[in-house]
Amino acid sequence: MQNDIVQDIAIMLSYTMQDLPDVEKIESPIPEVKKDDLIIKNTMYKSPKLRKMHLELAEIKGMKILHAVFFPDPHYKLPIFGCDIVATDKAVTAAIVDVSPIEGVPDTFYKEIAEVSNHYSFKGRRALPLWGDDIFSPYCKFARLDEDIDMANFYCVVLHYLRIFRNSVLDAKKETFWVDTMKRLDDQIWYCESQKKNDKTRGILEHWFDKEYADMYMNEVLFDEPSIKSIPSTSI
Ligand code: BLA
Repeated sequence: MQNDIVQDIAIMLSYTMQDLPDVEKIESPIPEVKKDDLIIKNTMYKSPKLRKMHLELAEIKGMKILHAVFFPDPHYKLPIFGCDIVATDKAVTAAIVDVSPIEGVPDTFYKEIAEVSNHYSFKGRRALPLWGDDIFSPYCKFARLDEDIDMANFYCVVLHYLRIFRNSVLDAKKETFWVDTMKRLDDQIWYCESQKKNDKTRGILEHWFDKEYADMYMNEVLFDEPSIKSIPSTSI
């Protein structure tokens, strides 16, 4: 069944989150939503180097959505890992994965990502919307997946990006220069602001709930903007 790609990638992401050193579960503002045929489950973790890892699975009448974002603690020179999959019974209409740029992420990181990226191209490649161009890296994969081979390739590219991201997390050292930490915080805020311009996510949330709930869900569950107070203090 084609839809299993959502399940398979969810398991991969879930294991990766929980396998990091000193990981702790955080209570999602909304752990679960059940409304008519709709079920949404939110799982969140944090670790000393990642301030919020979020995996969301939503299912309604043959449609499955996976949303995952791993936000670093801005004291570390780490990118944002993000993945989104929208699947119906017939096809995966949108599959996106990226490690999105943040101030100070070294060129060596993107060199490794570029090598992986070059091995994967998708027949159903889609163009990013403008808000996406503003935040995603040149190695962002965004495609419609019609055939099993596309699904397998997408699974592999997520696995490779995740492995490189995970290794960078394990290696990352805490930075003490607060000006750069502030820049990284700003980059994360910009990422969240840009993602909130996604009318497709907002549209479907408004369709499931109402405008007010969709706003709250975007602002407080999916893309809550970090503030200086929400990160542990710098050791200067
Ligand atoms: C697109 N996101 C979409 C679409 C839907 C959602 C219905 C349109 C699918 C299509 O065009 O085929 C819906 N996505 C959701 C919902 C949630 C969700 C309801 O995550 C959660 C409740 N979006 C993200 C993340 C990324 C992302 C983390 O949440 C990327 C890392 C990207 N989603 C993204 C992009 C599009 C999309 C780039 C295409 C938008 C467009 O074509 O305009």
